[in-house]
Amino acid sequence: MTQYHQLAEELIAEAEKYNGFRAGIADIDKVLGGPSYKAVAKAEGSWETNHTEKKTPWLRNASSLLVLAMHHPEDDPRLDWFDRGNTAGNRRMTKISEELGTWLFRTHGIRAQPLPYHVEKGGVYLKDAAVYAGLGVVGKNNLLLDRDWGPRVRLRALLIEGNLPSDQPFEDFNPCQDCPMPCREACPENAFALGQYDRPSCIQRLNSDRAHPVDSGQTDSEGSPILVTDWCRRCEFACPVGC
Ligand code: B12
Repeated sequence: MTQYHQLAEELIAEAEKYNGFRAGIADIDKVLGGPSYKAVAKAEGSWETNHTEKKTPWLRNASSLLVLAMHHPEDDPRLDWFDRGNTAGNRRMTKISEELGTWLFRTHGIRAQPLPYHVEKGGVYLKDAAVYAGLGVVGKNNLLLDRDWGPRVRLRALLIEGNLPSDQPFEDFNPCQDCPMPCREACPENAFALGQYDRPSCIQRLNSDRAHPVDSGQTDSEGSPILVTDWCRRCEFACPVGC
């Protein structure tokens, strides 16, 4: 085993010590040449976000991505609630990404850069990254499906200095084959009516979620209820893969 293979294995093992986390390595060039980068130029509909993240220039001499998938079970909706510019799930993934970067530099002297969530701020298309990191496949609901958790995962990536051996996409996992696709029936906006995911319809729904925040059950320091956005997850929950 080469030094880089061993390093990749150690890094993945370190990431998977966190409860509900899976990790894999992807080649950054493969991700940048993936289907999402090709499709986005032609994609209709734009998504205005108020995510509080800074735009970051990329670490030099970095050819690999550590891709993280965090289990996001149905009975823990709070992870997805958008409040004061971010979600609890994203905050958790950012913290863990920073801890992994610190571990990598401390133990191996290799730099890592946790990437922002949004591509416009310096992030990458995370479903493509997860496929190339061997974490799952993209299903008929247009979401990354993990073997055990199905689409109920949230994704994140760190840019890693140097060139680590990448994992391989799955070849023996085709959960959507022969599936009656309840995910597509479940969409309240009928975003799959034309046989593929329709971004403008989905955006319409999420804009409506944003316009109608729900009570989180918590109060701020002045005793006022904290309202959060509870994003639609119907295409996730209807998926029979994982739980
Ligand atoms: C912008 C955005 C949105 C926008 C626009 C969505 C869109 N798909 O265009 C809106 C707000 C509408 C949205 C909705 C949702 N989102 Co969103 N979104 C993103 C974001 C920031 C970028 C996605 C994007 O613009 N893609 C580009 C467009 C053009 O491509 P696409 O529609 O995604 O389809 C591409 C892939 O599916 C890929 N693909 C398809 N088949 C294959 C096969 C292979 C081999 C490969 C390599 C790739 C590949 O190619 C397609 C293009 O041809 C990502 C985070 C990130 N940085 O990646 C999260 C992300 C994709 N969203 C996520 C989620 C969970 C959701 C929602 C369920 C809402 C929610 N509760 O958060 C819905 C689900 C919609 C759906 N069924 O796709 C998760 C997905 C997790 C997962 N299991 O896959 C992500 C990764 C964020 C996260 N927190 O982890 N989202």
